[in-house]
Amino acid sequence: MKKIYFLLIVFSSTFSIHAQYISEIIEYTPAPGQFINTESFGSPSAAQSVIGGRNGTVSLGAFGGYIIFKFTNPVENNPDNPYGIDFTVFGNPASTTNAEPGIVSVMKDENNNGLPDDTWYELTGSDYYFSNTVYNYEITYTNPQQSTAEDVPWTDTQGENGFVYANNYHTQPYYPTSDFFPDLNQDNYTLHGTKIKAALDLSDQTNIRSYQRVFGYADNHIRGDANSFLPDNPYTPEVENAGGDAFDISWAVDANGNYIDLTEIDFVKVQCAVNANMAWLGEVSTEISGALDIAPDASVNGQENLTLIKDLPQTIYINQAYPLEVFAFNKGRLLNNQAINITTDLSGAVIDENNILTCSQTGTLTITASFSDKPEILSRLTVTVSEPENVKNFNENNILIYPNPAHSKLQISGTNNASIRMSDSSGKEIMYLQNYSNHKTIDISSLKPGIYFLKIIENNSQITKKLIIN
Ligand SMILES: [Ca+2]
Ligand SMILES: [Ca+2]
Ligand SMILES: [Ca+2]
Ligand SMILES: [Ca+2]
Repeated sequence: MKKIYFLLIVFSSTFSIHAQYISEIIEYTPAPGQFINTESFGSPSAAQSVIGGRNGTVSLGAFGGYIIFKFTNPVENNPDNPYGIDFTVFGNPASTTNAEPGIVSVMKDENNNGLPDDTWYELTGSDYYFSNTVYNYEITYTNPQQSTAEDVPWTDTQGENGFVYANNYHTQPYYPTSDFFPDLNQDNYTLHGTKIKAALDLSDQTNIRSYQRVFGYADNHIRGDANSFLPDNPYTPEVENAGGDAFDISWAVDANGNYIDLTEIDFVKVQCAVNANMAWLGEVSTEISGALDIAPDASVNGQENLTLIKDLPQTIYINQAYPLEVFAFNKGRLLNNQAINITTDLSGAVIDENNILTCSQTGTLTITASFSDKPEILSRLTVTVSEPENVKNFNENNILIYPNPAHSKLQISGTNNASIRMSDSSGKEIMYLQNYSNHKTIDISSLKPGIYFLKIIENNSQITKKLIIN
């Protein structure tokens, strides 16, 4: 008896408390997306693939799609955990410009019934306080009721509407079907949560970028050492240890945005946090590959302060005003009273007492924000400052679309840093590009022959041109 008792203790401390992986999927409700209804990435069996390791894959689809999972034992918010990190979620970003951020929420089984019917607490990531983050956002997807891929219409609580676009690479229906998701309403359904803005750069169609968020989102940071059971330090830009996305239960807030203290949690939810399209790459959709509970190790420490500057457009213009949003954090919680120095390295760049940036000269501008009392805690943002000369050159006669008729590729000249909206002859938008610069190649090989309209928008003026695809 004694021997068996001893073995049980060893077994439990090696495999259950330390380094436990996901043990059970409680729910998988994706949003529509190009991988949904595929056995390997968008099905209940794909969801099962993230159990027990870090090399599965499940796609959550477009905004709002989610998965809920648990571990064998509760996940402790142990103060001795490395950098305060309690668990890591692994996704599949290949680089820092390949992020598909998902918001993570946690729940404690307060009524001890084994079910996630208690209160969700969102873990606040770096973008939680940004002015363009939308809380209590809701989106409703409508089933196009086709047996093959078809654009899935959506409407949201901000009065916007659009589509999860069908593409040529994935031909199955994108709205979750009753074959895979028998409990889901086959007419329409609504998903809700916090929405952050994806930082996309669609100007180069061969290198579409979705910039990683600073911390606190799934499918956001690349992996590190595949054998490590230690987490990344989310407050440094380097990838430490296992990499992936590190989460601290202490980032939890209640529905009013107040931090709350939880000693342990039982359930984790990961939800796609952006409503965005990456042109021919399709919708931004969070994927996860697994999750790892982190064991205490008081010997692992590192930087725990952080400052960050909210993204600006890659190109800004002289004599225009750009509000800067600058934040300070300690162990991922917002510091309200931290004094921050903001400096610029381009002459003519001025930041006033309200953090409004204006530039009077062109060039490359780097903005540095640092703690006033700890100058080594800093972050930088680099942008190009340009003359808005395209304003005067932007006219009907200068804009040239070629070739026209076009077949697989298209270029536009006479514009710089424009937004391009392409719609078909029925008026339905089928492509939206931002930061388009002169002569960049646009891939139209997935579009059917027909008449299209290109709306080219620069600095509040717009020109519409007709395009024939044959
Ligand atoms: Ca913690
Ligand atoms: Ca991904
Ligand atoms: Ca419960
Ligand atoms: Ca790091």
